[in-house]
Amino acid sequence: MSTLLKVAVQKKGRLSEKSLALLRDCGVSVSNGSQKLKAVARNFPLEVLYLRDDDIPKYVAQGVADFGIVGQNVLVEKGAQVEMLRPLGFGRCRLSIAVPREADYTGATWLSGRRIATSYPRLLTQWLTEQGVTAQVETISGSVEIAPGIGLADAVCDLVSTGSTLLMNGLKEVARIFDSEAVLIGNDSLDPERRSFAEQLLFRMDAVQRASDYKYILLNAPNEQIETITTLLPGMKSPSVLPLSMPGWSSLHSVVREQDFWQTIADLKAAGAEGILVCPIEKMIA
Ligand code: PRT
Ligand code: ZN
Repeated sequence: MSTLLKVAVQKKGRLSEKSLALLRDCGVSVSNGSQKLKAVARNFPLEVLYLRDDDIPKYVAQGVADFGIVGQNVLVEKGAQVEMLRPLGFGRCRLSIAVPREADYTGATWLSGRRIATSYPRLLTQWLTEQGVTAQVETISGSVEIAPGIGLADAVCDLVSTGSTLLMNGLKEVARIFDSEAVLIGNDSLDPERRSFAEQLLFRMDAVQRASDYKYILLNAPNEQIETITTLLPGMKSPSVLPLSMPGWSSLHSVVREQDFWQTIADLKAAGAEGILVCPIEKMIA
């Protein structure tokens, strides 16, 4: 059996570039898949399989690939027996119900007895059941947004990110039924050697992910404010404090969470911090 770890990524589409970029940030470089079915990494025992996203859950479930990167929407729709290992923070979108702009939609019961076009029959049917609504689900594989315009359906259930596709087709979003992002999936049928490579890859992914959640921050502060500032900047353990050559002042170094970033900066300024520098972090090992 091959000792190469096999990772399935989307061959060509919205997730392709970011999936390969994530592997690259983990120190795994492969050529892109526009011409090939698979490629072996130059510097890690790993092979990338370039597939249609719809096929990725099945291949991972069957053990043809050990890992896969796919949208949660596809994963749940396919219902494959795989493990969801990590959310990856890209490819964010939502699956929503949209109806013609002029429709008098007041709630899910509006859909009762109507036809809804979608590429996600399983997710849609599940939502309709939860709402206690019976509707006719028309499964189509693409260009769902044109279905009401050509008389194929009264409503659609489709992925939305900016909303401009719906707008351009005279539709309005009326219910959000599923939130999605790209996820790493896997199966647990690895032999010990590949398991150890898999653990290394996950360790690297966590370091990359953590780094993107944080910024490195340096600032100057009067010594009497160090205690207050330390409570604002717990960092990984606690900030480093270095004396400045100017008496009574120190430089503090720490990390700050991206999501709290602007609030923390405001709090730091209020606590007397000056000369604040913020830098991106490339990798962060806990
Ligand atoms: O060929 P293959 O089967 O591999 O690709 P695909 O055409 O099925 O998938 P692709 O590349 O379009 O999308 C891959 C994954 O990206 C999806 O499964 C989602 O997890 C994720 N994603 C994120 C999106 C979008 N955003 C998105 N906006 N997938 C599709 N869209 C489409 C949507 O269907 C609609 O047509 O974009 C249009 C809406 O976009 P806005 O910005 O106008 O709202
Ligand atoms: Zn697809």
